[in-house]
Amino acid sequence: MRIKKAELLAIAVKKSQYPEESGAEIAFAGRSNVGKSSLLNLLTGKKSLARISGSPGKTRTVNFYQINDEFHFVDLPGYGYAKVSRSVSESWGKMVESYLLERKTLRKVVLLVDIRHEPSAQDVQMYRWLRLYGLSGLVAATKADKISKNETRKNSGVIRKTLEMEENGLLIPVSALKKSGTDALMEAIEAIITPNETGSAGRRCIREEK
Ligand SMILES: Nc1nc2c(ncn2[C@@H]2O[C@H](COP(=O)(O)OP(=O)(O)O)[C@@H](O)[C@H]2O)c(=O)[nH]1
Ligand SMILES: [Mg+2]
Repeated sequence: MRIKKAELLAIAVKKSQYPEESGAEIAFAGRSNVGKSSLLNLLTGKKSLARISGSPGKTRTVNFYQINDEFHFVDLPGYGYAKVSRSVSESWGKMVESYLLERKTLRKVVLLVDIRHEPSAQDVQMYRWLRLYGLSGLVAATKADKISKNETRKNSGVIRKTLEMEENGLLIPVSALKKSGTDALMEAIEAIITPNETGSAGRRCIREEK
């Protein structure tokens, strides 16, 4: 799939500012500075769709992008930035958790981790949340240009293991610098947002199981 059109739809700090639940949604999560904005810009072919920051931790908003008039990309606020106050990280948690739990059109969350490092405790926690909400199984390992092919293989194994990824989960190395990995990632995203035969591409929703 080619992304022909991408535009900012909404910048939200609370639920009432979210756009209407229409069309499938793919969200992107990860710690601050992991390369989320760079990846969104690369996927959409727009150099400044999402702002790229040298000073991490500034974005505390949920940003919605309309893609090809068809679906949404959602840029979740980054976590793990040490310099925020406790009240800011608490409000981050509440905002992200309620988005993950309640957003009906959300199909999957791409978790971004830095391919050079073992996932942090927060990455592991985030992936647990995603698994609990039926949104796990797709990880993008960023900054793949910074290490060799051998290290990529080795580190991918460590990341899979640390996150306790599902056997059929996908871990895709990407590089915004080398513009690599996006075809594989878009292929995975396309498979998720394309409705299956019964027309229900929905996730397993934990609220409906009660
Ligand atoms: N070498 C390299 N640097 C990257 C890559 N992706 C992002 N960066 C750099 O990492 C920093 C944070 O990137 P940004 O996209 O703002 O991260 P965000 O905070 O997760 O949105 C910036 O200095 C980027 O230039 C990548 O694939 N390779
Ligand atoms: Mg960013």
